[in-house]
Amino acid sequence: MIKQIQLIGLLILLSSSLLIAQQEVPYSSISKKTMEGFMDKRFGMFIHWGPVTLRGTEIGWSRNHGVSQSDYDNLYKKFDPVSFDADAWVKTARDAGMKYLTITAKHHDGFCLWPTAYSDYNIMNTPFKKDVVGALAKACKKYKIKFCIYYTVLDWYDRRYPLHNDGNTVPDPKADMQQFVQYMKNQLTELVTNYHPYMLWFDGNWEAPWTAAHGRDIYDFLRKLDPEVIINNRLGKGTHEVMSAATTGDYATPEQKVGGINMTDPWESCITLCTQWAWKPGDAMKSLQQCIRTLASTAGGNGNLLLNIGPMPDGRIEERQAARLREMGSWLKKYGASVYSTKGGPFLPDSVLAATRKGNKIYIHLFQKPAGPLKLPAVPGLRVKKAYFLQGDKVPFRLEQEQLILSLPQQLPDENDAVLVLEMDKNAESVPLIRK
Ligand code: FHN
Repeated sequence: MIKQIQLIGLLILLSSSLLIAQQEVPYSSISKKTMEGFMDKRFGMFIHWGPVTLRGTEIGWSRNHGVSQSDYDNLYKKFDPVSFDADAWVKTARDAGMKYLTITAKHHDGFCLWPTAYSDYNIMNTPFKKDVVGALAKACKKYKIKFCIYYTVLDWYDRRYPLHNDGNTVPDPKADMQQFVQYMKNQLTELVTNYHPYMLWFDGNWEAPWTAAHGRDIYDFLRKLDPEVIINNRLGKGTHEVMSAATTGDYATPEQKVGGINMTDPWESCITLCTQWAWKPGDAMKSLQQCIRTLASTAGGNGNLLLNIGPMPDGRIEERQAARLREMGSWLKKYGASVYSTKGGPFLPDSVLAATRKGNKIYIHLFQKPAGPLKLPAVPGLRVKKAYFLQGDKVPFRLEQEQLILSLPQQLPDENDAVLVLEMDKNAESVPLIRK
């Protein structure tokens, strides 16, 4: 009898620990190889675009907030971006050094940039009548840029979704979430089978009608459509910033800031080049220095940067934004080896510097020139063989009481980010993080 009780107790203990173990890790099933390939890319283009650009206000959020609902929901009848050129957009991304491109196929306003069979509120019912998603997918293939799709889970336009506006908290009794989720599945089937996206960028998971169970249902549904499509962490109900037990999705998505360094969980910061996600005339735009340091700090944290632009209502990318992206591309032509396919660290990023590494090379992204020499803690177990600027002269160095002391020239070779290389005697990729 006692034996039986002990056995039952053991079984309960085992099953509960299994249950806890199940909940301790994010809900994600994608190959390590695919995620490593994604993280090697380091830099992508985010594009927020739709009929709202005719008003120059924020996509989704300005509906009933600055733009009346009837005005907003009828803009599509006038949306005719005759200068839209998918090749030009994709070449702009390529020339910026971006390796993937993510388009808002459907944002919270419910408008669809592809000829969906499941909603009339789509690009084919505008004067433009062209499949924007399909054109971008084709152009990305042509220019070897990975094509990715943004898709919102909240939809303030579709009456089957219970909330019809930002700020609504009383669900519409005539709504039907089960029908809405089926609508989502129908559209996601169109998007995945017709355009084969490399990655799906979900958003809008914070409202009450969306549950963790919906997120897992959609994640499982997508896995059946494409076992290797990368899915961000905005299907679950957990925080965007980091991966947690509440996460459903393959990587974390900190927003409008550089994420915290993380050498185990993949992450990507999405940040606007200007201040608004969608086109805004005269919007303030980040400087080249801000853009480069944001990219270097993201890579220094072992993450990717998804940099957002908002094309104009006529379909062109504003020239000053395109010029900024070209400048980033020029910088990456010189210093890309210190960003692409690197790991973050081993020195923790801060306002003075960030560090990346690949093989036996540690890249120091120097943002501020110290008054005297640059002093860094010695890298445990490794020895510096050579030190030099990635594009220039040797850098004299010495080791003094566990401190690496590097003599810097009066003028750094690049005022935005002077990349210094420490060639080590061994592979530096698994060195533990070092606090300076
Ligand atoms: O509400 C959206 C916002 O419009 C934009 O799409 C960003 C991009 O990450 N996501 C949501 C805000 O977190």
